Amino acid sequence: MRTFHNPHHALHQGREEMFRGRMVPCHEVPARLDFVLAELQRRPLGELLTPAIVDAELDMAIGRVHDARYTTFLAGAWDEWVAMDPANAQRDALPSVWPLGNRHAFRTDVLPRNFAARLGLFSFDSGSPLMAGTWAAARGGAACALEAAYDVLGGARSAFALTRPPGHHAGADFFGGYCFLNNAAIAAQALREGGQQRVAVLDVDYHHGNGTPTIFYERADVLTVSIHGDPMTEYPFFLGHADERGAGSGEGFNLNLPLPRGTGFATWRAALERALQAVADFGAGALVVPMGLDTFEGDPISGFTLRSDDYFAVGEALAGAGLPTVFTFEGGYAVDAVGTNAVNLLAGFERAS
Ligand code: Q9C
Ligand code: ZN
Repeated sequence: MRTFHNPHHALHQGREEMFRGRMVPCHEVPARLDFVLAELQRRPLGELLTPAIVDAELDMAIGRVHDARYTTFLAGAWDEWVAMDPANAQRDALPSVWPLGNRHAFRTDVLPRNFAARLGLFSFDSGSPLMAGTWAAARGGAACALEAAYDVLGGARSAFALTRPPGHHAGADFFGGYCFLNNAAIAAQALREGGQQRVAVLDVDYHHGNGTPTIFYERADVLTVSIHGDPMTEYPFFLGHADERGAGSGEGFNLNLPLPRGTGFATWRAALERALQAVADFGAGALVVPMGLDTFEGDPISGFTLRSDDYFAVGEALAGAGLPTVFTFEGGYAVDAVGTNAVNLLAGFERAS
């Protein structure tokens, strides 16, 4: 399979995130991608390419998933942050006030002039620093997702969008969970536009990728399935329960498979079989896999116990769906193992394809 990697990824490099009342070093670091790329050079799966999409086409594809109000905000966010106080140029932007959107306690239809207010309006956590290169890096990632979708539409069995920052926590109009643009959703939508009538997204990251089902929640043409740590105890906490099934014409087209912290491979693997059965029942013509490697036993912020060798079997099982497949790189914070684990999964997929 071809890999489309993001040459701008390191422009996004957060310093610190808020954790339990103090600032700690960011987990989502550029070295993550570098390790995967290095492993792909050691164990090649196909060509390594950078995207060649023209700006207008990329903006159109992003605009089919994300609100213009949000992308306009993101594109200008750094300049506005520095305009608040020139000293801000030395620190990342982090939100500190939120509008409690779900409870309708605050207005979200009015766009505040104050930048700090808008930073909160368009985000859901304080763990996702935004800096000078965030927009360029996120856009470069969306381009990778789009190229991977085009490759599959052109007949490739699979393609890999190797990019960071990750994407699956980003919604149509919010960032969080280290994510700004939802690369998997952009790929899924591009597959739809390219002629696939039914597209499935099967998210295997440790965390519920709340952005993706939110984007497709009322649609019957994109099935969203996720296996993740139970939100009763695990981030992002406020979405990802088993009773979330979709709404309106999308009812029945979302499947959440939460598992308790501590879950090992045998149980996880059984959940994957259930997920794959749902994809088959749906009659998907193409598959998008937001590929998080934070299910690994050595992950510093997660709670499943998959081992490096298990990822071969994960890839093999995914190949069993027999569908053209786009992989997007999501979480995985055991930095020195993330390359091995990612390439094990992809190699397992190729072997069984
Ligand atoms: N102790 C992805 O894997 N921080 N994002 C949680 C919990 C946020 C993870 C802190 C984790 C976001 C793409
Ligand atoms: Zn994750």
